Amino acid sequence: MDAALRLLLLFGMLAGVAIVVFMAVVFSTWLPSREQAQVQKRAYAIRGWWFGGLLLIVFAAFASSIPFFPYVSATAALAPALRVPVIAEQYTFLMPSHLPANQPLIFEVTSRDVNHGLGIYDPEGRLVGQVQAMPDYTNYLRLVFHKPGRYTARCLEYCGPEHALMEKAFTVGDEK
Ligand SMILES: [Cu+2]
Repeated sequence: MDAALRLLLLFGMLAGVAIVVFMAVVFSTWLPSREQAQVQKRAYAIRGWWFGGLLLIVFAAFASSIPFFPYVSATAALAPALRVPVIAEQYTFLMPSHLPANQPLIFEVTSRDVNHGLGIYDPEGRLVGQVQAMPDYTNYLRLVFHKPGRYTARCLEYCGPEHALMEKAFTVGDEK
């Protein structure tokens, strides 16, 4: 069965359900009317069950999906890494000039003045990681450098007239 036909069938089925519901509502008006108080009691009971059921579904969805929430594992992975403070300012990055290779690093990135973007380029000039540097806020960037050599941090967000010149080199690994 091709997609268009399946879609038509699905639409037909949903339209059928809608028609049945509308007809049921129409036919229900033919019944003798009842007292408000009498109807209200039953409606409130249905509402209670409906609320309880929804609460149960929401709780089940939450409880079954929370173990797979990505932030938990990310936080756990943060533990053994070396923390590298980086402060961006017009127009440089204040950061260590030498970092170890093959070790998990967490760059703790903030800014002293305006918004900057920290982009880290490997010795071949390829971007290996980037995160925004914001004043009064710390962003975390987790990286492992497997290749020793000379890396460059460059600003990736326009931050003033000398933005294009904003970069800072650092070495990774045994090379000094
Ligand atoms: Cu900049």
